[in-house]
Amino acid sequence: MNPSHAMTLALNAAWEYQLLTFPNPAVGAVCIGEHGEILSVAAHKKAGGPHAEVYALRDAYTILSGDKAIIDSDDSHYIHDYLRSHHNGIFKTVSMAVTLEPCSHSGKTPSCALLIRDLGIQKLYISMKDPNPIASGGAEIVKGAGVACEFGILEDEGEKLLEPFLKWHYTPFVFFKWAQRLDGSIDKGSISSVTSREHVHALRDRCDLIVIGGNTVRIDRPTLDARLIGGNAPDVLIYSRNAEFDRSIPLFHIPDRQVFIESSLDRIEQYALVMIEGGSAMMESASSYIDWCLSYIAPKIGGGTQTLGTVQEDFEVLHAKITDNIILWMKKR
Ligand code: AOF
Ligand code: ZN
Repeated sequence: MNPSHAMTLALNAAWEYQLLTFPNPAVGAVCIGEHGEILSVAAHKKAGGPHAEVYALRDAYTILSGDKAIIDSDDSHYIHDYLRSHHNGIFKTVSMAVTLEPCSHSGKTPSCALLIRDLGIQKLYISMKDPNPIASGGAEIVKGAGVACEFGILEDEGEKLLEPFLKWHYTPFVFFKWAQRLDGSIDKGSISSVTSREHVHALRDRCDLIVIGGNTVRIDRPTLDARLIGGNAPDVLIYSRNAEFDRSIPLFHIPDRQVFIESSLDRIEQYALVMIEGGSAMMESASSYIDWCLSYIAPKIGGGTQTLGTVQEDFEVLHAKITDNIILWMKKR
């Protein structure tokens, strides 16, 4: 097994939960068996939940041992304790590829590096060093137990994956999201698939602010909540010079949400993870704040009139996923 093939699987797994792990980083991990076969591919899904390595080790253990006791567990303390007392040397021929150096510390969950050390794997491939001073140093711990460690596997890709995490600790991370048809149209009716809309709702649940243009609110009358996944609704900043809105729409009546109507975007500075929705005017006004763009492209033509075509931008694709829609994560060049 070429370690960069395993790392590609780990990176793709992590991208599935990009931004959804806020305030934690998106991380992926893969376990590789004795003959180079892939035993497991896993990601960190949610802050407070098991780290990527823990899911990958859980699944590899289940396959290698045939013991199904922890197969469905999402309790990181339980998985750590169970693996420590039941591994029986089963990992000595297993290698791992992880997009981020395993954490050395105990935070909301116990240390991955201490677990890997105690299980005694063969080799550890790492893309990026953990930039969090409290959690870094995991590789030294693992090396101390005789596990070979190799850094820098697909490091550029690992760094892109980590970019939001590197930013949102000290300044807001802002992404502009839109759905479009193949003809570029972004208006009228529902454009993207149910799965894509559920993904957007999962993102809204994690964001602490949504910014939207006044005209989009007047025309679309959106609720901007996370009802499709039973999640929380973030605060809303309606960017408009004119405060006249139909206040009876649900957007204004969600408990525990603040709605601001302002002609400045300065309020973004007070938040950590911010999604902007809107058309070309909104994209241009917010240009200096936007870190990434996220587009859902639906395999449809016709039915709309507006596009983002008045904006001039050239993007680098960070990650693409093809399902019933195409999901493109991009960054301005
Ligand atoms: C890993 N694997 O999958 C992730 C890591 O509070 P905790 O216990 O969840 O720890 C969060 C910190 O751990 C986070 O700030 C980052 O440094 C690291 N995240 N580490 O080994 C993972 N998500
Ligand atoms: Zn960890």
